[in-house]
Amino acid sequence: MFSKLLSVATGVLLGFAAVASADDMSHATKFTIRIENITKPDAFTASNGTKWSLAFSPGLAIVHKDKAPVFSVGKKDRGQGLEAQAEDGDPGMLAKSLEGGKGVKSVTVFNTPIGAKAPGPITPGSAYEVTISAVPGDRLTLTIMMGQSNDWFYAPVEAGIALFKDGKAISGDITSQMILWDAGTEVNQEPGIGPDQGPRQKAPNTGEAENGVVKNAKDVQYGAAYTKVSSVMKVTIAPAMMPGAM
Ligand SMILES: [Ca+2]
Ligand SMILES: [Ca+2]
Repeated sequence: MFSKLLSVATGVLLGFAAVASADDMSHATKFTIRIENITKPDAFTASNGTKWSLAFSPGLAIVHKDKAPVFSVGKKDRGQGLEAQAEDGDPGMLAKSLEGGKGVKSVTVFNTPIGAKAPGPITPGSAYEVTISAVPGDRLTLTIMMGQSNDWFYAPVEAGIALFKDGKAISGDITSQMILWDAGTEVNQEPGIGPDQGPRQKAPNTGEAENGVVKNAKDVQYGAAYTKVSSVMKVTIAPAMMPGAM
């Protein structure tokens, strides 16, 4: 009886040991994620005839285990920085509040377009690249502001994207996993001309408070026209080649 219990206990311990070694970041896979703005300048025309271009803000690449590190659909913004990300394109506060959090393994800010010397949004034709490390079981959440909105952001489903499938690193185009969300923090105006939107607001965090919940933008005013993410953005992921696999 005792020895049977002991063997069960040993099995449990070995199980934990296996998990711990899978978590050892020296065995981690490096992934490069590329986020490209595939729109053209002046691609959009507002109801008043104004032509406008779409840009995407700096954002975060979060590697996590926690099921919903940034937001929960149908719930109010948690007040941990998603608002500044979604309204002002500023991921700094969200990065700070997530770092070291439960289930969060790493938080990486991307803010400098490829070829640029200083942080800024990605305008039509430009791209960000960000590198992360992960082990099987890890998930990825990206957050990026839709620059011509009051509080819209691109991210996958709240649980993020599984970075491994059957133990194998994912690779290729993951744009179809990106969704446009409304953070529920600022009342929507018509994209491209709203006076309280990122490019035109007098100061960060300017605009009428919405007191709403995080929703798929397809379900909010003005949102339906912008929910086909693959028509404006291309997101790809490339795991680094394993040594000797050349
Ligand atoms: Ca809103
Ligand atoms: Ca605003």
